[in-house]
Amino acid sequence: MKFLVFKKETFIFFLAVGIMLAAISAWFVLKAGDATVFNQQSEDGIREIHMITAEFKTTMKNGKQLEAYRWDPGTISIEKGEKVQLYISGINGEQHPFHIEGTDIKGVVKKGEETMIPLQFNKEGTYRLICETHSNREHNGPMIAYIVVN
Ligand SMILES: [Cu+2]
Repeated sequence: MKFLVFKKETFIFFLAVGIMLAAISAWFVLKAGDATVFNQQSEDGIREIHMITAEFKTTMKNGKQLEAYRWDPGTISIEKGEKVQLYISGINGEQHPFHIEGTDIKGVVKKGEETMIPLQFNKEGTYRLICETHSNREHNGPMIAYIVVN
């Protein structure tokens, strides 16, 4: 009858290999998890950011209605020089004509439609995406989103 005899060193070697394999698989699992969270890449490698038009509404005790429109998310962050496609879906409100301060970008987001805005900023700063219909509190705003370029 044969016995398989391991030297202490051999055992430690296999233990070390086992731990390394476990660590490598754990790294891949975690990395795969990250990829699904941040996987907003379009086919040509341009990052996509999705935004909606949202409305908050409430009725006061005296029957008066209050409402406010917002871009959601209200702040997005992009890198200087990065190419981004900003998609805005019109959910609440019939239409939101907008412009981006400091640029010649303008357009309109309509209910039930998606507006795509290609973005690329070569200067750092905070650029305001302003809805011209809801630009301040008096007009059920301010419906302003901040594009932070780093
Ligand atoms: Cu608006």
